[in-house]
Amino acid sequence: MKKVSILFLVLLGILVATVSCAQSQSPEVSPPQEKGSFRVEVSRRGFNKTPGGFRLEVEEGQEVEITFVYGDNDFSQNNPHIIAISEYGIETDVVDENTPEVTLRFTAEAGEVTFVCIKVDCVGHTNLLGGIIVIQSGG
Ligand SMILES: [Cu+2]
Repeated sequence: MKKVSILFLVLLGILVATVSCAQSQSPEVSPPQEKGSFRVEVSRRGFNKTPGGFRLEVEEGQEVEITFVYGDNDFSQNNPHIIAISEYGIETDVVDENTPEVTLRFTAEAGEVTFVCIKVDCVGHTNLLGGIIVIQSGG
């Protein structure tokens, strides 16, 4: 009987230690968004779930950083995307469940550029063809 009680206490101790350890992990903190810095979800539903045109606005000469965040975790299969800005000749690495964040950086030149998914076989591909970056010329 006594052995059983000790075993119970030991198991209880392990359980308490495990729970308090899990709680002490700090939550993920996303860094503050600077001007010209964006986070855009990429999923089969479009950029930020916007299947049509999705716009970002920046100023000419600005250093722009767009982090694309994988948003298909609720889907039954991995759904890799690659985002490209052909006007600047740049593209991301594959963004998928294994690499959930990829970033594009460029210096904005006046005008309008588009960003699209170039992984033509991804699910929802046609929802990822309407990204627009409007670049305002600074007077
Ligand atoms: Cu895609």
